[in-house]
Amino acid sequence: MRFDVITIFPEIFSGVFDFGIIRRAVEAGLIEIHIHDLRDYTHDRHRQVDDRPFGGGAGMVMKPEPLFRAVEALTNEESEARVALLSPQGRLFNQQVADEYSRKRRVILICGRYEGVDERVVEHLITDELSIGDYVLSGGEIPAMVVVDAVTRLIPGALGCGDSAERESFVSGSLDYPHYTRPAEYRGMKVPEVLLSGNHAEIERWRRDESLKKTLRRRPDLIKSERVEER
Ligand code: 9WO
Repeated sequence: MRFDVITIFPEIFSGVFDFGIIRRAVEAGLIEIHIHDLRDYTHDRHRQVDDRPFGGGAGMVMKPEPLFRAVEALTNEESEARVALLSPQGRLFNQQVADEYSRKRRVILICGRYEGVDERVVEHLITDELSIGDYVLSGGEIPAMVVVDAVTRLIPGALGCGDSAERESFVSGSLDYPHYTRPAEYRGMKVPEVLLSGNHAEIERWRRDESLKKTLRRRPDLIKSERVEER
């Protein structure tokens, strides 16, 4: 899998992918991450990437030409690329979308800034508009990091033996169960007896129950949506 990120602030990404699972995935050759400065795709002396909005109003809009040039430079001949714009107007990026993306060969992530991008980019250049949640940020860079992280860990081989993708929240359609480690008692707070019992069938049942109880209490929508998909 190859990720290309198009941004006017490439420096934001320095260091973020240099740790843990993502770093290992890069080193193992499972993924490549390329960060591109949108200004490199301008042709004018001022390297201008934004302009005033037609119709007036405050703020600036990202010009179409540099974005079209950048994507076209990255996709020449390549067809199976997703071109995603990170924006609050997008489809909610959840575990299902992450899973879908993890099966692609190329993912191009466009980070918006200012008041947003020219609508012709939205209509004719991008294939997907993705939101990581219902809040306004100052740009799409942090959401792009979220997408790279969530997708990378789903690529076969990215998780070491120590990390289990099967067990994790959302993969199974429910929230994670509580975790405990030593000491067995800390300031009078005890670890549930069952976890110390060594009875693995009992432990598994307890974890499943706790997971289900927490999901019902906090995120009943997750359980409902799983039933809908089964039909
Ligand atoms: C600003 C705004 C102000 C009042 C009412 C609605 C509004 N929408 C926006 C807006 O979308 N600003 C964007 C800021 C322009 C493009 C980059 N920005 C951005 C991306 N903010 N938040 C995201 C984002 C991306 C993915 N998932 C969540 C948020």
